[in-house]
Amino acid sequence: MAENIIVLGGDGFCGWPTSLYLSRAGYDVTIVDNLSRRKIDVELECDSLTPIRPLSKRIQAWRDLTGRNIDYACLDLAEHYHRILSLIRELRPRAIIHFAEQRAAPYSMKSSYHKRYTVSNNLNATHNILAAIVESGVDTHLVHLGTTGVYGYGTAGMTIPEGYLTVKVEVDGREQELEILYPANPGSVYHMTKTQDALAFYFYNKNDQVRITDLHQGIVWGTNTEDTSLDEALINRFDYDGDYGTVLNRFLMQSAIGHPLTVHGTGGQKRAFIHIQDTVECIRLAVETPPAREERVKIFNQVTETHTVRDLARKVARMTDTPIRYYENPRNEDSENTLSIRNEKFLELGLNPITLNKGLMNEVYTVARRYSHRCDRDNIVCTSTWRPDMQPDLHGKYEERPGEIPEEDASSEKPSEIEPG
Ligand code: NAD
Ligand code: USQ
Repeated sequence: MAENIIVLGGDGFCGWPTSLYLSRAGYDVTIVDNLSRRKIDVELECDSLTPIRPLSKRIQAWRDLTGRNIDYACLDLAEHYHRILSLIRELRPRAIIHFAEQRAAPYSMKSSYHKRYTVSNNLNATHNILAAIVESGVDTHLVHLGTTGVYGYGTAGMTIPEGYLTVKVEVDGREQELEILYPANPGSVYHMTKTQDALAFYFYNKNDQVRITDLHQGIVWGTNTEDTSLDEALINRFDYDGDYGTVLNRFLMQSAIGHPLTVHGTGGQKRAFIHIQDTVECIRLAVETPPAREERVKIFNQVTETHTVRDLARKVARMTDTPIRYYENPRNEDSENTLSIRNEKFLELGLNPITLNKGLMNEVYTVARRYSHRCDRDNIVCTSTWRPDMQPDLHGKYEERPGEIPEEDASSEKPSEIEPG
C-alpha cells in the first residue's frame, strides 16, 4: 500500500508543485490548507499573475490527467488543533511537509496587525503540529520549510554552515568545542518567526525525539515544474506584487510588461536562490532520508547559487532590453553584503542543481508575457516599509539603461559563492 504524506500549505507556490511531484512519485498525498494566501490576495487587491484554479479544480485536473488522487482538508493549523491531530492519527503519514506559514517579509512589516498575524499564525501553526505529532504517538517525520534568512544578511566573514556552528568556549581554563545552532539574525518579523520555529524544533526533538528536518531555503524562482506544465488547470501561482513577489520573478515579469526593474538601494544585497523544480526534488530527497529516532534536528541549506540583486537586474536588463530603476530601499537591510554558504548535503544525496540560465529565465519571461494582461501596475512598487517613519519611494531615484550597463566584468559575473564542502 502507498505511504501517506501530508502537505501543509499544499495550495501555495511551493506546496502545490511539491504535492504533484510526490503524488507522481507514488505517495498518497493529503493537502491541508486554509486558503489564507488566496484571502490575502483579496486583502491586497492583487492576484497571482497566472490564473490559478480553485484547489478542488486543480486536484480534479490532476486526477483526470494521471488517475492519481490527492485528498484535501481545509483547516487552519494555527486554530484547529484537534482536526490536525485526528488527521495524523487517521493517516499515520510517513512524513508531514510544513509549508503553511505567512511567508512574505514585506507583508509581515506592513503594520502592527500584520506583525501580530504573522507571529500568531506561524508560531501557533508550527507548535500545534509538533504538539499533535507527540499526542498522536505516530512516529512521523516533520519536514519544515525554513529560510536562509535565519542566518542574517550581514557580512558573516565566514562560510555559513548547514545549521550548526562549531564554537570553542573556555570552561575552567580549558578549551572545549561545542556545536550550537548558528546564531539567529532575523531581518523581518517573518524571518523572526522562522528563527523561533527552530527553537521549537530543538525542544520537541530533545524532549520527545520528534524526527525533524529543517530546510533553510533560499529565494525560489521560476513558476512551473514538469507537473504543473502538463495542463493550464495545474498552473502554479506567480506572485509579482510588492509584498509577495520575489526579486528575480519580479524582474522577469517587470521586463515582460515594460516596467523598469525595481532595484532597492544599490542592489548590492547578495542572496541565495533555488529553482522551483529543485525545491520539489530537495523535498523528495529530504522525505526519503529521514533522521533516525534519536538523531538531532537535521538541517540542510536548500540553495543552489548566490547573486546580488544588482547582478540579477543587469542580467535581465541585458536579456530583455529593459532599464533598471533604483529606489530608496523600503527595508532596513545592509545595502551591500557578502554571502558564502555551504550546500553539500543535498549534493551528496544526488541533487543535480538547476542554475540560472537564459533558457529558464526566458521560460518565466514567456509565462509573464502570456498573462501580462492580468497585471495591475499599481501593485508593482513595494510600499511596505520596515519602520513607520520610512516613506515608500514610489518613483525611484535614477535609471540605468541597458546601453549604460558596464560590460560584464569579473565582479558581476563572479561564480556563485556556494561551498560544496
Ligand atoms: P505560499 O504563501 O504560496 O504558501 C503557503 C500556503 O500555506 C498557502 O497556500 C496558505 O494558504 C497556507 N497557510 C498559511 N497559513 C496557514 C494555516 N495557518 N493553516 C493552513 N494553511 C496555511 O508560500 P510559499 O512561497 O509556497 O512558501 C512555502 C514555505 O516555504 C513558507 O513557509 C516559506 O517561508 C518557505 N520559503 C519560501 C520561499 C519562496 O521564495 N517562496 C523561500 C524560502 C522559504
Ligand atoms: N528586492 C529588490 N527589488 C524588488 C524586490 C526585492 O531590490 O523589487 C530586494 C530586497 O530588498 C531584498 C532582496 O531583493 O534585498 C530579496 O527580496 P525578496 O522579496 O526576493 O526575498 P525575501 O524578502 O528575502 O523573501 C523571500 C521569500 C521568503 C523566503 C526568503 C528566503 O518571500 O519566504 O524565506 O525569500 S531568504 O531571502 O533567503 O531569506
